[in-house]
Amino acid sequence: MIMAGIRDRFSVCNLNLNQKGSALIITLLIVTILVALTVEFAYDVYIDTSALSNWSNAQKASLIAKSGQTLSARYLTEIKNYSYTNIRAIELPVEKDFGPGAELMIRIEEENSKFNINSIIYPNGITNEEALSSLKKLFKHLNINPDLPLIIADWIDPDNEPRLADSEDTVKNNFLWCVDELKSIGSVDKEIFNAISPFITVHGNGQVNINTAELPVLVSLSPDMTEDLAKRIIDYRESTPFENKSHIVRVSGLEAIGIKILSRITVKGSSFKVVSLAKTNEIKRIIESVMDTSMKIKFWREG
Ligand SMILES: [Ca+2]
Repeated sequence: MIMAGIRDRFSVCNLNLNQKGSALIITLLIVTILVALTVEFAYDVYIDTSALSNWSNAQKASLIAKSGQTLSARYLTEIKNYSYTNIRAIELPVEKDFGPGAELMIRIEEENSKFNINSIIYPNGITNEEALSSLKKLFKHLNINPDLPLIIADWIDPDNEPRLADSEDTVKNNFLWCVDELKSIGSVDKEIFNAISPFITVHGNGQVNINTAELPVLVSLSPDMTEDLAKRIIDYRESTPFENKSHIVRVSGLEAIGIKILSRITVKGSSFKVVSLAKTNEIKRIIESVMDTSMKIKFWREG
């Protein structure tokens, strides 16, 4: 193996004259380009040293934000060892000192605590009526325009048959890539977006974690789920986190409903949003990602 390696390296070096000539021209070209870039770069440095300082801070902030993502990924792999999860959102403590003027903040949110809005349409384009009813119930609980779930369904589904007048005008006809895309829908103003976005996701397997979901999401799980029953789930898990989803029937009043919703619930998060915010001397860099417990990245956005 070692001899073969040496032979390969030797044959690479043993170029004929034409190849040597080509290599020389390429080298000269690269040197010329580098010189031009250096001159231009040096000129910029002289004319704007504050811009260089900002650039340097921005690079540093970007690297710190990325290290925040790596740290979070390591934390999330630990979750594989647990049978259930019951933390909806956590600010990870960062002990590392990144130097003067530099800091890092990390927030992790469990996406399974939210309603997956893409689930209202099956991958084959057919409407998932059960999920659409859940979305209607969620929005009703939040006092949102009752037509909005239908408008969103038309926005996502691949056909052009409007459920309401104009609801197929300028639509995406595809699944949402991120929750922010909802802002592109005319009926979703800032107030509505702020009201619904804490409870909505576009990631994950669509199963809601009954250990972490907030009241509006729990209410959406079944037409029979009242606010009182959803509160009972929250009270129950505060003293006894659900270690198995079948334990939902142990909550008083959920003996029958619990069985009906078993396929839609879980007790363990599998998809997480990680926001790492790095600051270096007032220059900010934010990286938002969504990853699962096997460190697979489903979404990545830098700003
Ligand atoms: Ca459509």
